[in-house]
Amino acid sequence: MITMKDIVREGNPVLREVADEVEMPPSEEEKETLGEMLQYLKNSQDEQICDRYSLRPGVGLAAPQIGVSKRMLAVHFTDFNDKLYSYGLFNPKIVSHSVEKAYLTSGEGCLSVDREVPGYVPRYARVTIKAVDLEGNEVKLRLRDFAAIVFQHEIDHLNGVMFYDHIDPDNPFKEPENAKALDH
Ligand code: FHF
Ligand code: ZN
Repeated sequence: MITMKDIVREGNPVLREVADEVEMPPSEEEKETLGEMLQYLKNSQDEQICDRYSLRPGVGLAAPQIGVSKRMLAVHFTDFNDKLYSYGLFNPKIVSHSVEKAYLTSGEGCLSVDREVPGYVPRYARVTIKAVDLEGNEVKLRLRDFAAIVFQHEIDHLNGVMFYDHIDPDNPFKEPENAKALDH
């Protein structure tokens, strides 16, 4: 199972690489890795497993965060309306996005970042994503608000981008233009 010892931390160059596309169909090994990534998220949100293995709770995980420079990500969370988003995805791509932006008033954190980085992270309020899921089905997801933010955080990892790259260094808490504030 994946534990915190497998999570690559800031400073490791793999986090700054543009990850490779996964050739379709994915190999059994790639599917296994992605399944393990999704299982990490579920385990990290289970109080007993989280305590026993000292996991840090997460809602998303991108393959570069376990040292695998391939375009794979997992998410597991419920949104404000209790809708469950639980996916392992290959080659996710934002095919369209809103002009409007959104940001979490509590800022963001990252499993690969062992420090608090204060500030607003402006992201698109709505995105449409195409990808291939663990069962090999092409999926098209229309996401808004918190769900849109989580997927953008993960897709950024596939492009070597960290959440704090988006924070204004001069004024971390400047209200982003044309953005809605989301309380998480
Ligand atoms: C997290 N944790 O999952 C954060 C970090 C906005 O690339 O959000 O680095 F576990 C992926 C309910 C509410 C249950 C919040 C995307 C953040 C992605 C993981 N925890 C939570 C929860 C959480 C990162 N990451 C602080 C670890
Ligand atoms: Zn992250």
